[in-house]
Amino acid sequence: MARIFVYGTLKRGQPNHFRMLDKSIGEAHLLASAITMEKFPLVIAGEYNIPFLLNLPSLGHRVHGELYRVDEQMLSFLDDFENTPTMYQRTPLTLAVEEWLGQGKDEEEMSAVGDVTEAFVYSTTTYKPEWVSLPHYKSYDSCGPHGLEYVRYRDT
Ligand code: PCA
Repeated sequence: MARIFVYGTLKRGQPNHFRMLDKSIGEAHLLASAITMEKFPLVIAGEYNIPFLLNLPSLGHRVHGELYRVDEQMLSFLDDFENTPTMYQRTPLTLAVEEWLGQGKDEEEMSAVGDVTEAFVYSTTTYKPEWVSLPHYKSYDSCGPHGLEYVRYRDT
């Protein structure tokens, strides 16, 4: 088991969320909505309008996303899907929980709102230098006012 913070296309309502629901590739269980403790530049880059959290703490904003518990099978699917470690690297991150969303009072992770917790995130240090000057977002939405809708580029 591992915990993953997703901030991009894997969030609910975003174009790759269906992968988190696909039991044939593993289990993902939504635990909470959360925000990064540190600021990071969240940009939308490249010809496919892909969201990237640049691993450059203190620039940008605290970024909103969702915290999941995933099994080993889903984790290895996601590592592969996110092209780790070439495009993204999976790194540990500190988060402030906004709202616990898991069901059942026995969730071992659940406690008071405002909790500080740790999870993995797919961020990147292997970005083009000019990406730092792209607009920085607080919360990713593929269909946001930026007009940079995510382009699906593979069938997997
Ligand atoms: N997928 C991962 C990283 C960026 C993306 O689109 C996520 O949603 O967190």
